[in-house]
Amino acid sequence: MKPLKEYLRLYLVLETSMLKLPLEDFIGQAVDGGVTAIQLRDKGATANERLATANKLKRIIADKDVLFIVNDDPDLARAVGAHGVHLGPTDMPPDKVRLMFPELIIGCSCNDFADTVIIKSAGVHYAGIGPVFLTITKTDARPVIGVDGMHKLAEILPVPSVAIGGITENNVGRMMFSANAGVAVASALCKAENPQGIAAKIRASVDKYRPLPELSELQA
Ligand code: TZP
Ligand code: MG
Repeated sequence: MKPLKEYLRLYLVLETSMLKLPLEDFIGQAVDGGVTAIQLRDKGATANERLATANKLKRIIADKDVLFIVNDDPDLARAVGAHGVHLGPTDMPPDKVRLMFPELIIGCSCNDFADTVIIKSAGVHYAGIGPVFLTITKTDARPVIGVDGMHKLAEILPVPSVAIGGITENNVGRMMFSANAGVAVASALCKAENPQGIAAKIRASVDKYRPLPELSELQA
């Protein structure tokens, strides 16, 4: 596998209820367009539905070089052999997940300075910073932090991050001026008739503004 931050360039937050295409076609197009990570979110689904979708997704991406993350549920992540789990403030605390599920990559939502303190101390591997803009996808979203707020949090985090919340092909360029590794996108991709085209546009912006490599990476 590549370094984690290479998988955080274009992070798809999958809400299958939004899809205009069958799941397999959508995922194929999204990955061909440049998606590097897929988080199964499907908030409205039952546990059985999420298990079935997770297994289906696992089969679809078996031959693809993408990171597979399950939202909220470390047990489901382990059961389906996902690479990791994404945790928010109402989920199991990340330090506990780290102890109980040492094989999982742990992502954590970051909305304010207090979250950065938890992320630093809990052994979290990456952060999702936002919502940057208003979002239709998350009904219980925390306060919008704006582009500047997102950049400030990204700069103080010791782990790679993705900006999240209301990101589209039209505003993605503004996300890439800080230490964040990429962007996380739900509706702009899931609702697209042409997900490959949208993914390719977003990915091109991310790659254009990618931060310079660390000195240690150049010396490796
Ligand atoms: N966390 C913060 S905003 C958000 C999540 C899961 C929703 C992102 O969805 P969209 O459609 O890309 O705004
Ligand atoms: Mg959660």
